Amino acid sequence: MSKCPRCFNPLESNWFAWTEAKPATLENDERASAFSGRQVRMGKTCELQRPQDAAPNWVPEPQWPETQLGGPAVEICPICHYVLPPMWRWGATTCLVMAGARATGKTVYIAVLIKQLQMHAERMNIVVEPANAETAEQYENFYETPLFEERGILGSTPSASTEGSHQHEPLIFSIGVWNGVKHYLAIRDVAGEDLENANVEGLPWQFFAAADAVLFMFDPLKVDEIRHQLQDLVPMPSHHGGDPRTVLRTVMRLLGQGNPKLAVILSKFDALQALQGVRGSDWGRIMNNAGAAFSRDPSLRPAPYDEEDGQRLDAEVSSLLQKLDAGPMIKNLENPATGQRYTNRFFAVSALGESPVGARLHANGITPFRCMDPVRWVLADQGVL
Ligand SMILES: Nc1nc2c(ncn2[C@@H]2O[C@H](COP(=O)(O)OP(=O)(O)OP(=O)(O)O)[C@@H](O)[C@H]2O)c(=O)[nH]1
Ligand SMILES: [Mg+2]
Ligand SMILES: [Zn+2]
Repeated sequence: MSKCPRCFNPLESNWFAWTEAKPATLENDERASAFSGRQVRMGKTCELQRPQDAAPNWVPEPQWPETQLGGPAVEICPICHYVLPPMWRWGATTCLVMAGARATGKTVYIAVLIKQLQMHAERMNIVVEPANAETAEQYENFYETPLFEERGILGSTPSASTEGSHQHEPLIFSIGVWNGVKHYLAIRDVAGEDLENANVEGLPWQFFAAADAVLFMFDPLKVDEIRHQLQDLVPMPSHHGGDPRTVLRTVMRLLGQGNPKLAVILSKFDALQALQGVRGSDWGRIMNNAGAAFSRDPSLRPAPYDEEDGQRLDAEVSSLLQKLDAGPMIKNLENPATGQRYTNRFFAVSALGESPVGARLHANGITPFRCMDPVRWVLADQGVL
């Protein structure tokens, strides 16, 4: 089914809304403002609900919104008033949220993931591209250019409460036609700063509960033992985020009664791989296991998602997290408030492949490792990619 790419709610076939394509004047829009958590100004809107006695195949009459608004109209989400790309309702949407403490690697991951998806899809003659101009602009300015062209590291994602922050807008990509239906991926990149802050709540955060999957990142460099062992091996980032357990608690609270899949991702896996060089240590021995699933990367293989490999990796990463002292909540993934358990899987990824040196990427460039795994796991149910 199609869902709104911003609030992630399903677009039901009995409720429609539109706004002026070229508004002459802008006014404060209550719904859009409520869901964005800041004032949003837009043109006039109108909405239509299915009449009680309508036929089962009821659809709004053509030109109905144009007559109401007195000019060209574009469709919006009736719930949050996000302007939907043309023909959006005819497609299917998978909605993802990136979660994790500050500097766990969420934004870098998205930047690299899109490139990997494009490469993977190209081999199947499928084009992965931004579904609207806002996504094209946002991806280029905040993800692609800083990382791939300027080859620097990315700035921390601004809190959703920052004026002019791009957090309120999703990134939406079309990922080809599958089983006769155009498929889209909607991704919301969240600022770790917001999730470390325990009082996020309300309509602007409702998308967590409505998401198809939450990708929760856990940074191994946050663990003191790992930092100590790596000190002389890889350059250590100067800034590191808050406690992943606090963030997971916030995420669980935001999930409420929702039931998304939960991917727990050990990020910056290149750093753990660097421990292969530490002789005589436990970690050196663990990371030197050539037979482990985490020692190879099948994620770009054209075959469908490899469930067996996924399960092996899941078990391996689960024991790595145990050893990293990640805490029972991360291991059990049970919502403390509702007792709910989520469909979950553990992953290990490295978006960059090597640690950055200061504010620049490593001279070896970007060599991603297993980046597509979590997304292919989420999409596998639907037979996509
Ligand atoms: N070694 C290594 N470092 C990485 C990798 N990905 C990200 N980093 C480092 O982690 C830093 C933070 O990455 P971001 O993607 O900006 O982190 P974030 O989770 O979006 O952080 P916030 O936006 O503050 O929530 C980067 O500047 C890199 O230095 C990786 O794959 N390997
Ligand atoms: Mg970020
Ligand atoms: Zn919406």
